[in-house]
Amino acid sequence: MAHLLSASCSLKLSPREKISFKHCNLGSTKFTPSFTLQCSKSSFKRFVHQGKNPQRLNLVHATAVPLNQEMKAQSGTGSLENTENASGRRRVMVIGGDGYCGWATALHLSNKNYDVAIVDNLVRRLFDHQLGLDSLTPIASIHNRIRRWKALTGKTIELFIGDICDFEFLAETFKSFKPNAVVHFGEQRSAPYSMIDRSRAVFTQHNNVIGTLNVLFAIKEFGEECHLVKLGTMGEYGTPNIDIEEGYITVTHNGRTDTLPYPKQAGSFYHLSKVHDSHNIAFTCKAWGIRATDLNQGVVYGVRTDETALHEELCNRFDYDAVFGTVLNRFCVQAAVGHPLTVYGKGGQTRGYLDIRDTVQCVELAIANPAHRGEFRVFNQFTEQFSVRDLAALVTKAGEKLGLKVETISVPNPRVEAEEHYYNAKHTKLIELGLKPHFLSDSLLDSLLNFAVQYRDRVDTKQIMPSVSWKRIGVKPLTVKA
Ligand code: NAD
Ligand code: USQ
Repeated sequence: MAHLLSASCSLKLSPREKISFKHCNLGSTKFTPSFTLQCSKSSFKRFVHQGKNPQRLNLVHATAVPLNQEMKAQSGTGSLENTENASGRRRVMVIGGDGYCGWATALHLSNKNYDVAIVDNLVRRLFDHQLGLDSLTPIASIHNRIRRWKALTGKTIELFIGDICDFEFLAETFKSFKPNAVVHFGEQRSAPYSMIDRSRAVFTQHNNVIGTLNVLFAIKEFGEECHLVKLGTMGEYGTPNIDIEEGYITVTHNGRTDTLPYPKQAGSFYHLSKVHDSHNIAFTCKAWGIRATDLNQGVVYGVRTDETALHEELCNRFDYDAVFGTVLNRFCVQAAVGHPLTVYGKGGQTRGYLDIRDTVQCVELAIANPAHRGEFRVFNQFTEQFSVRDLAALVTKAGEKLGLKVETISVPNPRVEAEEHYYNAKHTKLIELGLKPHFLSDSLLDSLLNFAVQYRDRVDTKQIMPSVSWKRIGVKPLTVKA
């Protein structure tokens, strides 16, 4: 990461970000933004918002000592009890809880009376600074978000700021929080980001694969009953010319039959990192008896959930730029500012999609119905399939109803992907567990478009056209054009 910063960009922090850090009560520790990324390497810093005094953040320092020593001192066995807390509530660690899906999920689970801890190194906010991007919606600092949640609901969310690639940090958080379940959203999740240059490709695979491997080791070592709910992606499967099953396919070959992991044909270094994760998780389920659910999620759209709508300081991020923005969210913002909808290539690219309100529901269902010891369970997490062309047509119709003039252009495809293909992916397992989908409807599109219109003054139209090419990726560290 240090290499990325020094080689390819200068880090400029906005005044807003500086202010939010300054307001933390950090005792004698000098806290600079770069500390956030580096602190967990050398010494462990734990920031806990425990909420006796909601106006103030409590800082607990715990200098890391060799793990074996500390484990002996604490438990004598090296294994944590997988128990509920004194109040009988189950404890869920949300890794990546400051991000788009993670923040909505952390609030939802807290609202449902789970004891929640967010673990995040805030690197997603750093990517924005690196690349000169910003969320459409203004987002409060993680400290202010949690403080506001406490003030509104009386519910505490614990906060651990650090990098899960730093095992010492992760081990401390496990031993301190003792989760019954870990929901792991904490990865670099943009396909275009992973295709900018060699250093971003390497960062993505290192961050995602090593982070997940560390989570698996932490569960084995400190909480072997703990259920891992891992965010995978539908993109692991690619676009095969046969139906996509949920994780496994039964094949008969030369007269013999077996049920095997469904073949993976990922389309970017990011999507490949998810394939590597899935293999590592499957192996540790077999070898160590880990219980895991891989949620192969489709493309998420929307912004409001019941909890994030409660107050502007709880508002979720909403990315519309060509690196982090996902396609339907981007189309709504493009329509709101009068930019033609950017269909890449022929527009027949078909994917599974879901409303962010269903992301939080699916994760809750997975936690409430845990996998068995040694089980590697795979759910395809989406509710409907659309082609990019279908989405452009739906946004055009909804925009016209609101009096917006919406045009579509075909942009030369910056990616390497099939532009017309068969796509039929199964997605029944979450429905069987009780998922009640929010389908993409006219009223949802109206409200998303209205939301985009409300914030359109914040749109930087220079960030809309794609500038990352799958074919031009090279070893030279690139500064993405502002
Ligand atoms: P996001 O970038 O908004 O959030 C990810 C969060 O993880 C960020 O807050 C980031 O700071 C944190 N993080 C990253 N690396 C970390 C590390 N090493 N240690 C600690 N924290 C770290 O992404 P999102 O859109 O919320 O996606 C969350 C997960 O869901 C990802 O794994 C992604 O692959 C998956 N997913 C997302 C979508 C989508 O459309 N957004 C679709 C399918 C799957
Ligand atoms: N696309 C356009 N125009 C745009 C943006 C995208 O035509 O302006 C096309 C892309 O070429 C692609 C499709 O829309 O064919 C989806 O692209 P996307 O950027 O919305 O989604 P993707 O890159 O696949 O990644 C997103 C999330 C990722 C998640 C994935 C789920 O960023 O974290 O894993 O969706 S899935 O697509 O099922 O793999």
